[in-house]
Amino acid sequence: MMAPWVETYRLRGGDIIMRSLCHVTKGAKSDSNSAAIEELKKQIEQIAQDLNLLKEQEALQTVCLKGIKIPGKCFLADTTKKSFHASNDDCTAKGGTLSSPLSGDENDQLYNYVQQTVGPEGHIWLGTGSPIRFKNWESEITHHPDGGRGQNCAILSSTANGKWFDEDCRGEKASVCQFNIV
Ligand SMILES: [Ca+2]
Repeated sequence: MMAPWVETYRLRGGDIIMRSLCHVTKGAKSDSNSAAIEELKKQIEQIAQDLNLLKEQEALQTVCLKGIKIPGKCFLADTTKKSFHASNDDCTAKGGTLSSPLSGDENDQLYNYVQQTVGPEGHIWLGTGSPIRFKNWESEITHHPDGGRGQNCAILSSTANGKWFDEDCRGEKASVCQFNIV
């Protein structure tokens, strides 16, 4: 028969080991928990990114459905006549830029769209993309740009077959917002 103090010692020893084991287990558990939490955080961030992308795509689809789609971009008309800066601000707020055709083909498509939406005699502000890769100034009847410092904004005119004129930026015109499709 063992002496009572030995038993007590064993119990105490066992108790200490048990406690240590519990501590180790708890430590391991919280480590794996925090790893799982990190993993979940990453997944949530990914989902949030995907959701934003979907929202952007949906917004773009809405724009394209309301307006017209041409290769690489959508056009959406704003028939409210505003100054260049107000038109530019409103378009930027929608996530777009004022339309700036980059080729004769794009200019024709924009011109046709302006005729259908703003009207057969409609004018729209053009975006000021720099450097201007494509120009379509009216130069047969007038010699545009002809405004010097007083006319720093460009319009596309339906009455002149989509030709461009420079005008005073404070004038009020309709506009077309363009959205690039990636
Ligand atoms: Ca002019």
